[in-house]
Amino acid sequence: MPRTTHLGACPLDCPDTCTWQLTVEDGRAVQIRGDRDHPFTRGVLCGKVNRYLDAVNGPDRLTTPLVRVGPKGVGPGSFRPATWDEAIAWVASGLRATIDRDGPEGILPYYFAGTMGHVQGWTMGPRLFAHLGASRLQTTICTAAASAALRSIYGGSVGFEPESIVEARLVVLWGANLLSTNLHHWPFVEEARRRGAYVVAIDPLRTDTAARADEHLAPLPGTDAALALGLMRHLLDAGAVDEAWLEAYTVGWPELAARLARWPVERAAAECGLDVAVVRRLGDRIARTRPTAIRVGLGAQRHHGAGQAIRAICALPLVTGDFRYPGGGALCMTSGHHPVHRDPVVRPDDLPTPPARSVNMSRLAAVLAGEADPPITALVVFNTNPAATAPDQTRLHAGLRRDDLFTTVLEQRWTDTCDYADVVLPATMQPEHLDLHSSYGHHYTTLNLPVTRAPGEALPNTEIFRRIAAAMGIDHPRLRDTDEDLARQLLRDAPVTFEQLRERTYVRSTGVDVGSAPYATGGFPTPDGRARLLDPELASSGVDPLVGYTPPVEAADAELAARFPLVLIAPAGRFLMNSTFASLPWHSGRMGPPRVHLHPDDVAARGLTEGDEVRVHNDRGSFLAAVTADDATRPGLAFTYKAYWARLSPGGTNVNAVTAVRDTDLGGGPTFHDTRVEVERAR
Ligand SMILES: Nc1nc2c(c(=O)[nH]1)N[C@H]1C(S)=C(S)[C@@H](COP(=O)(O)OP(=O)(O)OC[C@H]3O[C@@H](n4cnc5c(=O)[nH]c(N)nc54)[C@H](O)[C@@H]3O)O[C@H]1N2
Ligand SMILES: Nc1nc2c(c(=O)[nH]1)N[C@H]1C(S)=C(S)[C@@H](COP(=O)(O)OP(=O)(O)OC[C@H]3O[C@@H](n4cnc5c(=O)[nH]c(N)nc54)[C@H](O)[C@@H]3O)O[C@H]1N2
Ligand code: SF4
Ligand SMILES: [Mo]
Repeated sequence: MPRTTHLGACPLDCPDTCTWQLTVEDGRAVQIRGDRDHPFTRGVLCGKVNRYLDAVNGPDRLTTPLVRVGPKGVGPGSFRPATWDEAIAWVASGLRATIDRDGPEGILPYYFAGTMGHVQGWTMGPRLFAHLGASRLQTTICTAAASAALRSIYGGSVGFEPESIVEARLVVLWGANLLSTNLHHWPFVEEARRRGAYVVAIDPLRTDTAARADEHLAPLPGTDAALALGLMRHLLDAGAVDEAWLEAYTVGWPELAARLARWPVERAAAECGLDVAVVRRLGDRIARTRPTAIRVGLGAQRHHGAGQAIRAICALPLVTGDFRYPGGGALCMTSGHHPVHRDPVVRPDDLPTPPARSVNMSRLAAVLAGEADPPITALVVFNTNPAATAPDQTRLHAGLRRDDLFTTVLEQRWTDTCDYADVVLPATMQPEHLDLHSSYGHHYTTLNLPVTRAPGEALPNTEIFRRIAAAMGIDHPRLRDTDEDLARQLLRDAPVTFEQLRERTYVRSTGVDVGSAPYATGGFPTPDGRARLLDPELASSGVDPLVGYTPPVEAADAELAARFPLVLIAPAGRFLMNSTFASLPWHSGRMGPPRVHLHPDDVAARGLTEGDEVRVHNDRGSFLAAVTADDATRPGLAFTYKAYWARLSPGGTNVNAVTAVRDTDLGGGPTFHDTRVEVERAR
């Protein structure tokens, strides 16, 4: 049988967007490896995606539509196979019933970045629902707070050029666990280090990345803005402020400088639970080291004070003038540099889209419990597994179980969310469909073409939505656009064509050169090109216009602390991608069973021993885990990894049974890491 090889894109929600090489035999992918020529990802895939074909070729792929014939919340036993025609007719009539009874806003499309592909993720589905006048989804679950903060301070999700980090003399990894979640940036950090850079990690946990840094600062969760304010005060006192650059390219420095009068290093250190000397030493190092690169992760923005945290961290390099130099400045996400724009594709000029209310996806548990009025009575879920990954899980599962809720789930394999569906529709995976990718960690646009046969009757999301539109009697050419049409529309403003991408797979497409300093002389994507330390527009949404500090909610709550003495955070696990892969033998074997990591003193204080099964609980709910004593954390701080499947977990819930529906100060994001719990032996 002839073997062929094809380049494609890893679709997962990861900043690296690797180019991979698939070997295909008889319509089936038989080997996967990284593309050696890619300038950023350089031939290596992460461990979990080296085993991606376990997911693609797995015996558990969904191969036929399924309709529910038994109770909700039970599992595949409640379903029977159906033909596509029958299943689509069922979905169309369910959506029509909601429109007729509750109006189109009774429909909520619920989607996220299970694939980051613009075509399968963010075009045909949202386009159909926009046309129907369904409730619009605010896609806040991941980066909403950071995006809003970056929009405020820099005018968009932009920052230093990632490959330029090799030029940095000081690298600060701030709430960023590169070895787990941004693997391909790490070799650039190592290169900087070979050239003499010093690497500091700022993370409440001693992660693998922190352990490999030259220095690790472990602030209390949710206190980063206080730390950044203290560091800026130290810079001011040390005379290390770049007044000329601030004057030329920012607004609000005089106001911020005045605020820093109230942020002596002692106050910042106390707020963060750090030694004053440690904060001062980092301040001194920043004061004398140009360029300093701050790689900002997303961990620090899963707290109530997220917006101010990201603004304050991103203010630091403005104060030092670090954007002057290649390898200087801050970088949280590169998304804002990319020339691929979805909004005009979701709402093209020639397709009517009535106004509709917005619904915040991070509030789904509350929305289904009655927060939405009129109520949501039809839910269409794709590219996400909210029954495992959204907060306040016990309440959410109750909402998903509602008899008056008609739920359609498009999926590749049976997940927690499928348990609550009325109709489950089998979807293709990346080797089987066309997609177009930008990246939130580098500057390349990548095209992915279908090169293998989908199993059974699985179809691309786009095709499923085209069929739903047709079954609803909507006859509009925009709802018949092919995947290639959609990709071309997405590239309309890009300096690269579909043909070029078909030829070359990936193209650097942002206009920012490798190793350059894009904001050396301002030019931020704000109306006047200046970065904003003060943003008067924020006042209208009740947010402090000046960079400052919003404390965490639960972590800082003394009354709650008496009952729930442990703060719990749940960062990314190395061998999973959110809940993706959590059902596969290799990946779940590498992760091991759900564990809650406590400082050894906290384990001893509870009379527990290593491996004991414990119940982690608060007023919202509980999950079961094995306790492990781990000095990677400090007393009072517990952690577990996010996104084990609830249905595969011992008590039928995971960590999100204890996380809250609560908005961040800015952007309406979730606060996964701002949670208090107690841990006790399970009985
Ligand atoms: N292997 C793997 N890779 C992934 C993912 C995955 O699940 N697994 N998820 C992907 C997704 S969806 C995303 S959004 C990104 C997320 O990538 P990251 O930005 O790395 O996000 P997290 O792992 O949530 O948090 C990063 C670090 O922040 C720390 N942290 C938590 N709270 C605070 C705080 O208050 N201050 C500071 N300074 N640090 C804090 C955590 O301990 C963690 O080590 O990764 C993507 N990549
Ligand atoms: N406690 C806690 N919870 C968290 C977080 C945390 O840090 N702590 N992190 C949050 C973050 S950052 C994020 S981004 C969310 C992510 O949470 P989710 O958005 O739920 O992401 P996944 O768990 O990866 O689920 C994606 C699903 O999409 C499916 N999928 C992938 N591609 C396709 C496709 O082409 N078609 C269809 N139909 N389906 C597809 C996959 O099979 C998978 O089941 O989780 C959040 N939840
Ligand atoms: S998950 Fe990230 S690091 Fe792993 S292959 Fe995909 S893009 Fe690369
Ligand atoms: Mo995310």
